[in-house]
Amino acid sequence: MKIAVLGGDGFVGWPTSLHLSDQGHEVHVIDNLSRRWIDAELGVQSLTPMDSIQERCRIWHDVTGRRLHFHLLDLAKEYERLKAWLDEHKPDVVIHFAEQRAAPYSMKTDRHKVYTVTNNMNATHNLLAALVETDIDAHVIHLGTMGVYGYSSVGAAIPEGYLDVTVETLDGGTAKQEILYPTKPGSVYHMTKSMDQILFQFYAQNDGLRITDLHQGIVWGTHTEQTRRHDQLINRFDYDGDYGTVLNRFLIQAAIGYPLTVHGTGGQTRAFIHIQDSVRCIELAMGDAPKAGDRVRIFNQMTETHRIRDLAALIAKLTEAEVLNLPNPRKEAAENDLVVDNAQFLSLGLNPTTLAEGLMEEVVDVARKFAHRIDRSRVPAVSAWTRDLAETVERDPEGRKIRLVS
Ligand code: USQ
Repeated sequence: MKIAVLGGDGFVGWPTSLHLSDQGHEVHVIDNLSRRWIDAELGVQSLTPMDSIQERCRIWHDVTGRRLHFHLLDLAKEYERLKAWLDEHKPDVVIHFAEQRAAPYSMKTDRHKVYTVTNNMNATHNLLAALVETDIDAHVIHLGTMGVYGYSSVGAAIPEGYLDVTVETLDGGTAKQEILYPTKPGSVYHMTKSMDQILFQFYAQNDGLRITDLHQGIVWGTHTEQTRRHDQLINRFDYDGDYGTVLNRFLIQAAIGYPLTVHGTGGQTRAFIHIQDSVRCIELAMGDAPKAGDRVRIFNQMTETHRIRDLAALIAKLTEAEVLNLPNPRKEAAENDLVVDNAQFLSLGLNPTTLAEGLMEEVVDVARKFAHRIDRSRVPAVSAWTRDLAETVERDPEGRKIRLVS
C-alpha cells in the first residue's frame, strides 16, 4: 500500500515509518520538522544523537534496500501544497501524527497555547478538507490520546470511544443513544485532540471519510526492531521537562543519578504502551479499516496502567535511585484510578509488552551511553498550568534556579 506518514520524523512517527516500510509498503514521510525547531527554541536536544531526516532515509535504504520518501511540507500552513501532494500521490492510507504533542509545552505561555491550537486544528482540518476535495478514499489513522477522557475516577472502565446512554424523552419514556465519551482534557494540547474528535465525527458522517482514531497512552521505550538495525536509525528520546514523558524521564533520571521527579504524591494513574506495541497497533489498525459511512473507529491504544509513585518505587528498586516528591506544576487530580478497555487491539492480535520484560534496563543503558548529552538544568518540569503554580516550581531538586524559556 502507499502510505503517507504525516509527522513521520517524530518520536512515534519515525519508528512507524520504518516498521511499515519494512513490511514492504511504499512509505512517504511528510513533516515540517517543527519538532527539531522546537528543540532549538527550548535549547534542548534529544538524548540520542539524531541525523537529518534525509540522512535517516539514506541509511534505511543502505541497510534494507527499501526507499523512504521525504517531503518537507507544513500541513497547517500549506493547504494548497498538501492538496496538490495528495492529488499527485493518492495514498491508500494517511497516518496523522502531525501535531504538537507535549502538554507542558502547550501550557508554557499564551503564545504556546495559540501555537498548539492553531497548528493542531489546522493540520487536522486541512487534511480532512483536502481529502474530500481531491476525492481520495484513503483510510485516515489519527494518533489521538487517552487524555481526551480525562482522569477522573468513575468506578467504570473507559470504553473505546463511545458510551451508551439512556435519556428521558419528552413523553416520559426513555431513548437510547450512543455518544462520544465525554471529553475532559487536562491541557491545551489534550484539548486539541478532543476537538479533533468532533472534526472526525463530522467528516465521517458528512463525507463518508474512513477514519480511525487511536487514543494512545504514554509511550515509553526508545528502540523498535527497525531502529536497532543501525546507529543512525536511532529514535529521538526526550528527557526535558516539556517533552520528556514520565516513565522515560524516570529511567533517564535513574541512569544519571538524578532524583526521580514525582509530581505531588504521585497518586496519578496513567495508561502506558511500549513503542514497539505502538507501531504494531498502527499496523493492526491499518488492517481493519472502516467502510465509507461507518462511524469513526476508536481504539484505546494502551496496554497497562500504573500509578506514578508505583513506577518511581519500581525504578528506585531496580536502580537504587532516590525518589523526590515535588510540587506539581500541573492542575490535575492528585489521586485517580484508571481502568481502560482495550479489547479491540487484543482481539486483533496485539500481544502486549509489559514493564516486567527487561525493556526498562534497555532504556537505562541507552541513557547511560548518551549521559554526556544531558543538560541537568533542563530536567525539571517548570511549565506551570496556572500563575499560582508557577511560583512553586522555580527551583530544581538540586536547588538551582530554573532557566525559563518563554
Ligand atoms: N509526571 C511526574 N513527573 C515527571 C513528569 C510527569 O510525576 O517528571 C506526571 C504528570 O504530572 C502526569 C503524568 O506524570 O500526571 C503523565 O505526564 P507525562 O508528561 O508522562 O504525559 P502527558 O503530559 O499526559 O502526555 C504524554 C504525551 C502526549 C500523550 C499523552 C498520553 O506527551 O503526547 O498524548 O502522554 S496520556 O497521558 O494518556 O494522555
